[in-house]
This record gives sequence, structure tokens and C-alpha cells, in this order.
Amino acid sequence: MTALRFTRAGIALLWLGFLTASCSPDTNRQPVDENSASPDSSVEVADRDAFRDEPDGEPLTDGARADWGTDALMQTDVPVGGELSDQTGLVDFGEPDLADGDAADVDVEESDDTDLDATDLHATELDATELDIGPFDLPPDGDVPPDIESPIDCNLDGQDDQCPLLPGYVRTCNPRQRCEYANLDVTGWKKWDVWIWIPPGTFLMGSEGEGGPPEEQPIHAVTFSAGFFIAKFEIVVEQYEACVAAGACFPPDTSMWNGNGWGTNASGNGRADHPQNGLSWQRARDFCAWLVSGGRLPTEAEREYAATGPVHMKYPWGAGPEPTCSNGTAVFNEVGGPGGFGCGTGGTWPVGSKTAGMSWSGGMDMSGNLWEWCEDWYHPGYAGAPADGSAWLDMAENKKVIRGGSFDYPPIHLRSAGRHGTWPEGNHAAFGGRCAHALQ
Ligand SMILES: [Ca+2]
Ligand SMILES: [Ca+2]
Repeated sequence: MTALRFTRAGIALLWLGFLTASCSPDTNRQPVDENSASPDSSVEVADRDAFRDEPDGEPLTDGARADWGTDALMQTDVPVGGELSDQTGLVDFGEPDLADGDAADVDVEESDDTDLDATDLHATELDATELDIGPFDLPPDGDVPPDIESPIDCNLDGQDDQCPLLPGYVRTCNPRQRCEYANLDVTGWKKWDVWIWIPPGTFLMGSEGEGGPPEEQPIHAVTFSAGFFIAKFEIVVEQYEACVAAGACFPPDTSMWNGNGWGTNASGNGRADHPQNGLSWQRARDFCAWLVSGGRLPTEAEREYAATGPVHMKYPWGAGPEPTCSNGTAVFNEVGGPGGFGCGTGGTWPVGSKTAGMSWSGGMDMSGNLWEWCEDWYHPGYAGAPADGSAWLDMAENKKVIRGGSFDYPPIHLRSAGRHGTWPEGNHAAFGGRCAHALQ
């Protein structure tokens, strides 16, 4: 446990350090040289131009920033299922009629301030460094055999959550009341090997009335008849380097766009705990296959469901607050231009830094830090999309789906329903991934 406590203390110190950094936007600002890594092949130029349909780090020109004040959300239009009960104590869903008698009702009644604002979430975020919760809630050491077979009731409804056992992992409840699985071996890269069980369910995929493009429509129901596991973290540098060392992954490559000098994250430049950037679709896919039996990229539907849950939320952390660099929600570009990259640090942050941005499922950095590849080919709209949560595998354009926005992009891309498509061979400083796998 000594090592684990040291890790937590170290992370708390890191977190305080980043709070300081977030107040100093000039820290580590990278030189501005948009053309310093100009691609030299016509294919790369074509892709780069296709992806960058707005200037680096600049707000979109369609008035997206002006839409921030709009609070036209979907909650009143979607059914409220039992799943809602375990969320309402954490975020404001704006939903007036919760199911009677569930744990969430109690939480709501006990609080005079269920409509959390940025200040509240920031305070929660700070508390997380002091409590034994959060993304760094690692399993007990080997001295005490973990209790892995007893019923587990993370959502406090008196019923077993029916979260499956995963051999080699300890099952715990995460701060979003989901079953979470940490590798029993927490040495080296395996300390990042943490999964979340996403139970079967239905949600309405897509958005309207929140400033998103028509590519997020039509809103359509997606039903997962089986649950799945999704990684708590983006693919971490320390993990990816282990895969390269094992000969199962190609080295990352940011030659197409180097992030205005940010470059490739590596343990050699002090970024072992950052997300691995420079991942093409195939590189991310290869990594997931190496990481775990049956490992793969999530489908686009799985990725959105893991972010938002059965009731649509504008952001993975809830209907609000709107993301800012000071409220701990996401690593993105708040001010525009390369000086705003990574909330002023120039690039990525260590995974899980923005604890107030934790998703419905407990996933970290599901908005911001790096874009994350999905299995699906990109389609500029949902007409004809699969309704069972599977990947959309007929190719409409030579683009794969990426999700969640990144350190260099404005807040419009941080929305749960936000989507983008780009050439799968992108060797890009803002492209990473997150893995998933089915129950076997
Ligand atoms: Ca339960
Ligand atoms: Ca991300």
C-alpha cells in the first residue's frame, strides 16, 4: 500500500501543480509556427485540409461560441429510465420527475443545491484529491485477497448490479456508481489498465438545439442488448510504449501535424502519464488488440453512450457547467490560437487530470485532451445508422470517426454528441484512442 499511497500523494501534488499552471496560461507556451511541419505528400495535404475545416484552436465561424448561452437540451424529450436514479446526485439533469423512492431522490432532497454550478464542481474536484475516490482509486495490494464474487450494488438500489467478473481484475464501484475493474497487477503500465462496465440499455444518439452540426442528426434510438467494457483512460504513453517494446505496435508518429511544436508524447520527454498521441486509426486498433483479449476500438454508438448515458447530457459531466479551463472539466483550447492549446500548457495533460469532467460512466477525458478513434466509417448524418450499437462498416467516405475534441480545439467539440471524421492514416499530434472489449 505504501506505493499506492505515494502514487495518490504524488497525483495530488501534480494536480495542485496543474491548478497553478491553469492560472498561468503562458506556461510552456509553444512557438507559433503553423507551417513548421508541413506535410510533403499530396495525400497528407488533402487529409490535413479535410480535417482542419476550421483554423487551429480558433472558435468555429458558425457562431458556435454564441450558442453557449443556449440551454435547449433534450432531457425533456427522452424517457427517464431507472438508470437515471444513480446519476442525479452528481449532476443536474434538469429533469423534474425522478422515479419515486430511489437513492437519487434522497440525495436531491437532502441538498439545497442540486443545481451544481462551476464552483461546486470545482470544489468536488479538489475534494477528490483528498478522498479515497477518483480515477486513481487503485485496488488493494496482494496481501488481502480482493472480494470479487460478492454481489455488488454500486447504484445503491438494493439490487445486484449484475456486473460480470473479469478474471485478473478487482471489481469496485467508481464515483459515478458504475462497476470498475482494475488490474490486480498495478506495476508499470498495468496501473492504467482500468475498465468500466457499461450495462445493457437504450439511449437516443445525436443532438439538436445545442449548436451542433446537422451531422449529429437525426436523433435515433440505439439499444445495446449486451453490455461492454470501455477503458477508463485514453491510451496512456506508458501503456503504448509497452506495446511497442513487445513488438505489437508501431511507434507513434506526428509527422503530419506536430501540434505547433508539442510533438509526440513519450516517457523520454516526461509524459509517461499523458495520453499517447500520434496514433493513426490502425495504430490505436493494434494497441487495443494487444492490450486485452478481444480488445478493439469502441463503436461510435458505444463511445457516445459511455459518455452521456441513457439520458442525453450536453457534456459527459452533465448539462453543465459550460467548460472552462478553470473549472476542471476538460483539456481544450478556451481562448483560440496556439497560445490556448491545452488550456495554456501547449498540449496534452496527464490522463485523468480534469476530474470534474468525469463522464456518466466514470470515463476520464472523454471530452478533450486527445481526439479518440472509433471503429466506424464516418457518415455525414445518421440516416441508416445501426440501431444495435454495432459499428457502421459500409464506407461512405474515406474517413473514420474521431470523438471528443482535443487540446487544440474549441469547446463546441467537447459536447457528448460531437463527432468528426478524418482520414484513418492521420499521423497527428491530437489523435489518440481509447479501447473497448465485449464480455467473453
Ligand atoms: Ca444496484
Ligand atoms: Ca479524449
